[in-house]
Amino acid sequence: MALLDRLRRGLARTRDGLLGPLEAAVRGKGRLDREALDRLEEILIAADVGPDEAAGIAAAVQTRLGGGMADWAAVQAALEEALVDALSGAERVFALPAARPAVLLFVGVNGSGKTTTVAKVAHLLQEDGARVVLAAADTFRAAAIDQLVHLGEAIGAAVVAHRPGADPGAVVHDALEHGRTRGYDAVLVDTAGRLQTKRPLMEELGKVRRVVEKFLGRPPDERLLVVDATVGQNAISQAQLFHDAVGLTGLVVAKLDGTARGGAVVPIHRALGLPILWVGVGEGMDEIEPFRTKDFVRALVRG
Ligand SMILES: Nc1nc2c(ncn2[C@@H]2O[C@H](COP(=O)(O)OP(=O)(O)OP(=O)(O)O)[C@@H](O)[C@H]2O)c(=O)[nH]1
Ligand SMILES: [Mg+2]
Repeated sequence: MALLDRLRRGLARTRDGLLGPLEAAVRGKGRLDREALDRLEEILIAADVGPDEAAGIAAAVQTRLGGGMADWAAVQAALEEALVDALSGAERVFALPAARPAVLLFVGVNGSGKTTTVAKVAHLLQEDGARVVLAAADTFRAAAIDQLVHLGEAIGAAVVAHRPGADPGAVVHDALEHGRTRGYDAVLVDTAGRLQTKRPLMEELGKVRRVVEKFLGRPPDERLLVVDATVGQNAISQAQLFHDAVGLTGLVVAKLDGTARGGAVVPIHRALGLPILWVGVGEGMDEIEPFRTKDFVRALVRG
């Protein structure tokens, strides 16, 4: 399936919730009047764009249209431009860093989509010809290790895993050694998401970062926060803790297919000032896309 098709299908719930009612209002009157503009703001808030951003985007749409008669196509075009502006700086094209092995650390709260995303990104890198190792550094539950081992088998990637309860730092050390001695291109590290455990999570993540620094002489090349789009803006408050622990370099927004709150990518990006590297639009291993602002906004606004 073509990239845009997958994105369109994935964003259908957000789009339908966002634009159906507005289209009806604009078509009915032939213009974006005050009432329709208020409607636009409400719709953006309902899509979880956030009140401040929603007001700014609605005002930008009004400015672009100049207050005169507007057909639906003109409203769509103005909304598209305003959303692209609101997401300026959100796009960063990912390329594997030159150093080998490159290390990608994935963090995020319980259930956000980390393990699935690790495997999806590994699969993407493999499709580009890279050889990757997955590190099962969520040692908190046996099921978490099994999940990564199974996904590794499914995509044909090596997995380094220890027993449940083992030290995550030791798993990462092993994976790095494996990666270096066997000439792998990248090590992708899956981590735990539980906030209430005997071992404080943030300390554990900080330690994993230090293990990489000690071994390679540099921190993990990417420290990526996986956020669950269905949680919407609540993801922002969690993000700061992870930022403090590992120094985030980017975001992956998972589960965009399962929500009408896909607009949350706007405030999430803006609050954290971090680029969005990929979006997840399904559970399958190929249901991930690099984040491209224009494609994303077009799929959202036009379908
Ligand atoms: N629909 C949909 N489901 C997803 C996506 N990404 C992950 N999931 C599902 O979300 C659930 C949780 O995903 P995991 O990858 O296990 O999340 P996690 O962050 O590793 O969870 P913990 O290890 O328990 O912290 C699983 O059922 C995944 O299949 C996505 O982009 N779309
Ligand atoms: Mg997991």
